[in-house]
Amino acid sequence: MKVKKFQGNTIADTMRLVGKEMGPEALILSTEKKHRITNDNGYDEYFEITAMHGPDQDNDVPEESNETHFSRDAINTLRSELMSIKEMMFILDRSRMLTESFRSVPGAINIFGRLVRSGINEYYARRFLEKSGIFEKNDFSQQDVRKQVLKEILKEIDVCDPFDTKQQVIAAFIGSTGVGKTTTVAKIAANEFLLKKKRVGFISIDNYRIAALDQLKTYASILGIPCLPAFNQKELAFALNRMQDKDVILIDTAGQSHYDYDRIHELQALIGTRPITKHLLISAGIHESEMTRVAKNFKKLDYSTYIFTKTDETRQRGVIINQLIAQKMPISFVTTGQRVPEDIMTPTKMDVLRLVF
Ligand SMILES: Nc1nc2c(ncn2[C@@H]2O[C@H](COP(=O)(O)OP(=O)(O)OP(=O)(O)O)[C@@H](O)[C@H]2O)c(=O)[nH]1
Ligand SMILES: [Mg+2]
Repeated sequence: MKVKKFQGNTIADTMRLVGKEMGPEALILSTEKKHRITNDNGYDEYFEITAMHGPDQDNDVPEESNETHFSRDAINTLRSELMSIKEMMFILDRSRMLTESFRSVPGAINIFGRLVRSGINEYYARRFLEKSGIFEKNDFSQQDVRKQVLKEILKEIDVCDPFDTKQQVIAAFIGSTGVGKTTTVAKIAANEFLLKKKRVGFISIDNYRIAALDQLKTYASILGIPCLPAFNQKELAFALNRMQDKDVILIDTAGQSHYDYDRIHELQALIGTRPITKHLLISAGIHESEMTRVAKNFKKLDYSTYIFTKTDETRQRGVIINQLIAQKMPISFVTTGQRVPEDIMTPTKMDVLRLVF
């Protein structure tokens, strides 16, 4: 049983390819509309048809056999077909709540479904579509609808690279327990030190876990950079003074529950009044309502960027876009795994979109 995929710009073109190679008896297993990223970072749509030889043509199947043999490809194809049906049901279910204009523009419901399935909330998804102008003109192709909507999302999100400066940067990393603060500090240090050749130093103000300082010191000794503890104002002033010559000073803080207001207040008292940029780390895999609580409860620390960690642990990354818009906060880093220093990036807006779709 030979299963083969054919690609073309239109369904008719693709069907012609199937017919040419497999003849009129070919069985069509699935028809999918797909997209790929073009060289100029745009999106290009194409069709993919999965087909197999018809029964008369398929010499692999013994004529006398009563058993049905399915290749892994065929099973995967059927599985993906089932997923498409599920997707369609989801979109149809939602479409009842949408206005007539949504239903009249080809592709609008489809992209709405994609946005919502990725974790973008329905209110924003609808807003992106409405603001994209696709309902004002009737001559948008499916591809145009997609492009216009993605452009609208790009307008609403913001990114920043606080380390892209010749000035000294002092940055503190705050967030809930185990979100990835120390690992992220190590990743950034390695990139700044090894790739950008900057002078880097660590300060740890985590006096809650005995091993916390050791964890940071281990990274410091691997990189060959200084690491000082600072558990009170006096020690922090001393450490900052000792690192005056550094281009980048990275401050690792103790993880704390975002409901522990006393400890958030304590941290605020220690670093709040100094000229330190604060990055709030949020794990991309936690529930969206908790993300909002984290964002609100850490506000006291006056953070100025988000870092989304553990993006490799979820496929619902649209919630990142929800947070960026809801809190009007730029994103400085995204971490994508446990490897130090590889699994981190300073995303462009397009990178954020790619992460989500
Ligand atoms: N999958 C995945 N794991 C990560 C990522 N970043 C960090 N981790 C893992 O998360 C765990 C906790 O990381 P830490 O850096 O110690 O977290 P922390 O926020 O410093 O923890 P506390 O100091 O105890 O609050 C470790 O096992 C890391 O390897 C990521 O992007 N993806
Ligand atoms: Mg830590």
